[in-house]
Amino acid sequence: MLENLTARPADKILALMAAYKADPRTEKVDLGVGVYKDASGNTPVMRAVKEAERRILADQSTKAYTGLAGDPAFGAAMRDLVLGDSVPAERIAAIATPGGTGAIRQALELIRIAAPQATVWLSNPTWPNHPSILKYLGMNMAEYTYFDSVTRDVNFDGMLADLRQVAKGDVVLLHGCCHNPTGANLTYDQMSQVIEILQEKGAVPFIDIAYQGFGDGLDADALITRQIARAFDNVLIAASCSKNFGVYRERTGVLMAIAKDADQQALTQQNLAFLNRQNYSFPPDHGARVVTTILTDPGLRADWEAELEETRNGMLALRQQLADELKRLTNSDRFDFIAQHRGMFSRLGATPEQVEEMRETHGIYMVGDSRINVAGLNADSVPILARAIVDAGV
Ligand code: PLP
Ligand code: TYF
Repeated sequence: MLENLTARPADKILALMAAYKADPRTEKVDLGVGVYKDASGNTPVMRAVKEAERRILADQSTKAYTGLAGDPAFGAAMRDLVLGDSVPAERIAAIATPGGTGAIRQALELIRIAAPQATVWLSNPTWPNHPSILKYLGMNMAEYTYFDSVTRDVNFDGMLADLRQVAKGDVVLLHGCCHNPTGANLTYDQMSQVIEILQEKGAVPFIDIAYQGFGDGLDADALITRQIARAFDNVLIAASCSKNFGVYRERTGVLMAIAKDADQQALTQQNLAFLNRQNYSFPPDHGARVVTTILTDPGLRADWEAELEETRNGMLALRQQLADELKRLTNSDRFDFIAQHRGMFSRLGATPEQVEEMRETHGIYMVGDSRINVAGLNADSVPILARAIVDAGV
């Protein structure tokens, strides 16, 4: 049997992680995989997470199964965090999933059941796992223009032109905030125009929000998601807790499906639970319980929000430092986009050859499309990166 297997393409981001580890140089800089790192290069367990885990360890009286949708308290807490009061709770179906990726996978499977012919539209570029999972599931996909490689901002006219080709019932995947891999995001007003087109076409929005709190703040980063939630009968939302709670390996995420009314919500909830059962039965609980504990305890929540703000402001300061350094070295403002971008990532707009040169000459590891993880920098490595960018002729 196993002789029938064929080799699979490696995940380029994860392969880069391995290449970085194998590099014997001590002066190397890891700007690859999207994991937050502090100035010493560590990915700490957040204070509130440690405390929540301590409480769970002390107080948890059973490890019996929860429910197919996970603990309903987790669904409710995440609903409030992501959607606020934009949509009545009775319209929202939710399941806990293994990470944001699990939520994306379940969302796509739900689409495959409910609208097997629908085309799922992805931004060009997007997180590589989006097309990879879609392809694996055998679903129809298409791309819409997103990034302008000259301005390093959103090519908004191109995006609108492509979205005008969307057919009734198609699904359009949008990043809720902090676009991965570019760092370029739509404004609220631009999103209003996108919403108008999608409504006119009868499309269904699907929002992937994996970095809430990493851009402009917890509520600011959810604005576009809430704006869309208010505007459509049906919306799918895959939210990840990996980054904003720093619980990457616990695999904590939620899929929310906004239904037209309470009856449709009940049917949707039942189908989501069914999908969990088909794939893994009960979703993982520990990370979800940590998140619920934090979000529902005012003290823990305040501490978590404070640490998240430190994280966010640290990344913003690194962006500003890099943009300033490049302004000084190039005597131009063409790298100002780095300070405008939001989230963990910026796409620099370097060629694959330039990316390679920066790796070989300076030991700087970024993804081949010239995406940098800003959190991989610190005050000392920013000038090294700026010098490498200039030397490579970016
Ligand atoms: N969506 C995007 C755009 C991401 O960058 C990530 C990355 O981690 C995820 C979803 C899912 O993350 P996880 O499955 O680790 O929660
Ligand atoms: O884009 C990133 O770097 C993060 C982490 O298969 C990640 O989203 C990368 C690849 C992958 C899973 C997560």
